[in-house]
Amino acid sequence: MERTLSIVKPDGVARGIVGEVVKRLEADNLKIIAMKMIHMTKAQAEGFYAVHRERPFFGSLTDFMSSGPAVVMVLTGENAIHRYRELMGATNFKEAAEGTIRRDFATDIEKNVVHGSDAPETAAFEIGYFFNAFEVNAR
Ligand code: 3AN
Repeated sequence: MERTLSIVKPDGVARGIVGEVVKRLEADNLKIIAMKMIHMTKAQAEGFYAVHRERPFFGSLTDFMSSGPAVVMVLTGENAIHRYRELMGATNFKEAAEGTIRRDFATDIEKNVVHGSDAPETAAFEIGYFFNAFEVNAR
């Protein structure tokens, strides 16, 4: 069993597609074991995306991620990291496969509706960034 962090980003929350994302991941048998709505400060968004701090889009990305509420979830399941990324689709929605969340709902390479961890080490960091042990319902 693997865990991954999912975020419905501020564009997804503003457009009312939280339910659609939840429906798709539950239909794929990914189980939600923690979930909450947050509104990151700019500094919190910078901490979350610290690996991208040298990228040209870092300022804009962290402005966007702190622009409104987002829904963060911990998902579990076999091969959950890869399976959730398959549901999300490619970073650039124009390259995302048919039927993926980003292909169906993203409007922009930056405002691309969802985030999902890309490896076990990043999943552990990202889950710990938003949730403490008591908030993750592993039993
Ligand atoms: P993914 O979320 O698909 O793992 P990453 O980790 O490469 O993609 O990028 C993190 C976030 O940075 C993306 N979800 C997107 O919001 C933003 N991003 C990535 N590439 C670009 C880009 N070329 N221009 C603007 N924003 C980008």
